[in-house]
Amino acid sequence: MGPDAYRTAGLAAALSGLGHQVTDLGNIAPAPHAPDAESGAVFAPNQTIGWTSALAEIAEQTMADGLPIFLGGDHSLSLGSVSGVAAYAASVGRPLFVLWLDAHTDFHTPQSSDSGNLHGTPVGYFTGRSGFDGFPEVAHPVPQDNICMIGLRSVDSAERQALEASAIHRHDMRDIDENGIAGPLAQFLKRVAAANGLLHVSLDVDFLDPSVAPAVGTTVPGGATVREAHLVCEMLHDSGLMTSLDLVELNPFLDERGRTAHLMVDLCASALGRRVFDRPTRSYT
Ligand code: B3U
Ligand code: MN
Ligand code: MN
Repeated sequence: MGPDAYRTAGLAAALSGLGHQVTDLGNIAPAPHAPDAESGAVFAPNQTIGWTSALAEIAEQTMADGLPIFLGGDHSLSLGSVSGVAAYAASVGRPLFVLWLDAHTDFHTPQSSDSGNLHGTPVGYFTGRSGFDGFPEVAHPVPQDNICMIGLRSVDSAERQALEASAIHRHDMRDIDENGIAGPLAQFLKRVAAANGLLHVSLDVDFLDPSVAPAVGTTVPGGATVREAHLVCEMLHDSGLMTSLDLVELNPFLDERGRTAHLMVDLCASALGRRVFDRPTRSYT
């Protein structure tokens, strides 16, 4: 239901109003896959394999035409979107960077996951962790050092151990409370620019505080404010670095008169150039 909620909330009109040419490629379908067992330690692995293949293929293709925006759907969408974008980045000889805006790190493998929900595994997958048997091989893993996570406040112990042993850059909410959100982001954007990288941004609704974005299955209190989220998006636009975007975990069934969908549309518009006043363009080089 997520993509239709974004359509109803006027995503295409918001972006075309900013001067962008927008093409809605419609809903995509998973590649043919084996049926899933009714129960098991992991939820719907085969269906997720089908989605991962289909999304990776369309991600790689659409990168050549513009800036793809992947509308979910839960965060397992990013197994496909990011691995496909990574394949495109490799084909043009540029490094891929990923900005992960989320309450969670999503760094599990199917083996380490307590919940069995594959939405907790995309970062594990596209960084090349083992344990994704049956999934398409990740030909171009994203280097850990190229990933920056902001908004973290719910991390399982297995993820935390793996993350602490990794080179992934991570900023929990305490970090944001103490230092603000602009500093860590600007530092990361500088590194992307210096490397002439492509930048994929993955925006999970639960990055936001549930008081402003209730339409998500896994609410975690203490998230980003509306202004913090807009600032991130405005800085992304100023940087000119973002080359692809996921909008994930919107569950319109849980929304209140579409307010979460509208906020996500507004944030997407900020990331693509909406602003209150013009100001001198900031440089991140
Ligand atoms: N880490 C938990 C919770 C979670 C991760 N991502 C979301 N929820 N959306 C898990 O299920 O892996
Ligand atoms: Mn997530
Ligand atoms: Mn999350």
